[in-house]
Amino acid sequence: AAAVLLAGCAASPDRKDDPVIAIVPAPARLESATGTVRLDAGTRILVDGPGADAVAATIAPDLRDATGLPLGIEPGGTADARDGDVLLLVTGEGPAPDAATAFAVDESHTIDSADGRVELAAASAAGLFRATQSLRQLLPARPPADGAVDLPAFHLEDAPRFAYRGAMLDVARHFFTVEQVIGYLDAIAMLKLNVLHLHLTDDQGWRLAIEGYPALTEQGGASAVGGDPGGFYTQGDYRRIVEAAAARFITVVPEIDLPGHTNAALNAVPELNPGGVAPEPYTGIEVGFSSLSAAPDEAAATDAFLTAVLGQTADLTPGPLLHVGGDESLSTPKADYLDLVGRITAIGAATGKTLVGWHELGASTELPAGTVGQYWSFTTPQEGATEETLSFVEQGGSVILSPADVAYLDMKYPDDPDGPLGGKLGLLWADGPTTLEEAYAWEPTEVVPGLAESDILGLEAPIWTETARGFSEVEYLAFPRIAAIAELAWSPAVEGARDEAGFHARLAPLGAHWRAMGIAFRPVGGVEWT
Ligand code: TNX
Repeated sequence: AAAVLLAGCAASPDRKDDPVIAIVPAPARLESATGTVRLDAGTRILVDGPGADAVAATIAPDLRDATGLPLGIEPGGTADARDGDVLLLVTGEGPAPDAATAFAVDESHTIDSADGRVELAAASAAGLFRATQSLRQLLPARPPADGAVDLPAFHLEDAPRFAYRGAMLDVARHFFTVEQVIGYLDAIAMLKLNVLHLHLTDDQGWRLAIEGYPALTEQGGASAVGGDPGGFYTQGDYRRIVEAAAARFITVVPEIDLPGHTNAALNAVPELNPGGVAPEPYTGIEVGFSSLSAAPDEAAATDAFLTAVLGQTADLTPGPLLHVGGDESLSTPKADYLDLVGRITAIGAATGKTLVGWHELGASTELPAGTVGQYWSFTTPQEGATEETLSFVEQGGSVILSPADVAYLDMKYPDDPDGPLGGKLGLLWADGPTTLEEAYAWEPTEVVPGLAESDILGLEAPIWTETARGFSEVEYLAFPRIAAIAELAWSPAVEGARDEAGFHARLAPLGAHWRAMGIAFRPVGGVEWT
């Protein structure tokens, strides 16, 4: 009788016999309860509210794969539910928000696993989708043999700390297919990331087709680091990525890196160069040698190029942000850099997008309103980085933090001689190898002096792909460290040190999920991977 009275009642989070309710990123509030909810062949997915059906359509295949259950989708709310049903409820009024611009919407949600059913509820479809990603983690990685899944009883309330929670993929140094990018989208969605920043252009390759400039992709897209095969996205390919992202309430932020990191463009479009003399293709991994020209002779060609490239990229992108690079223009004289940044940002802002730039762009004091800076110095800022970063805030913008010594997923793991490519995978320049613990043990408000919590739009984990020749190498570098960045970006701030042991315990069951998803993660020590 005592057990019956307790069921679904007060929290008893430390009960030894409670199943572990392991979710990454850690939810803001989680109360376990006694009892379980059984999903079986009779379980339906009931949908109610604007956009709930679209969320169900995206998530149902994953839930069916995990449970082996048919999980038919039907309209209906709490009053229609039977035992074993999963309810997906959007409680907000009005039209479904635009899925492609989800990073600015209310993502708060609740999950109640109690009274025989599992109810996920949110004010917006985006919030509901985030809730489904917690549910996904609590389901088995593969269907159980007996055709039933028992979920623990619990109550969860969750909402993100930061609006922008990003992953960047460099498809310029090595090219990755639409299917591989969609696989990455699915994996980062599970960690409640909501932005995919695509680094589309660099010295070694130009990856997005631009009408009027066929050589950009036919020639500029043919190369990659080390002479590996190149490739590019047609505008239709790019749209497929944007649609797959939107289905997961992920905003795509395209980056055209300017005015440096432009060798592939300079190679393909001779009129961008002084005297019309184009450089050779580049397949090495040095940075800082290429630049658009600021000379009057090239101004018309350069502005026409910027107008076509930034205009078409913006038109293809439903999200509000357009990244114009701005980093490591080491061969561009300062005056030329400021002149070019002025023209790039004017043409970029004319597309109607809010611009994003690496923190060096903050050297300009004439940035368009709201321009967002992306910080990539270390957790202790190096020379000049603080001033350049604060410049965005002084000009009315905000900041995305990607401290390279903790958030750059392309840094090596320590002690990895037997890793992919004979230990040659990954770089070391950002203060040596990066452990999972280092990726987890930093506090966003403590990086840039003078940068307040409210100035931080969010966090992003970039992966540069100089050394990643195939997609399994991207996965190996990204997982599990990306989970640490996702948790810092989503979960509430903590006083003092983070609970590393708790993080490891919650991470462990993701191993089985990643394996089932075919993700070649590195099973780092200290986690009892399932
Ligand atoms: C620095 S970080 C770069 C990239 C490299 C990366 C390698 C930044 C804005 N620029 O061009 O790929 O280091 O880790």
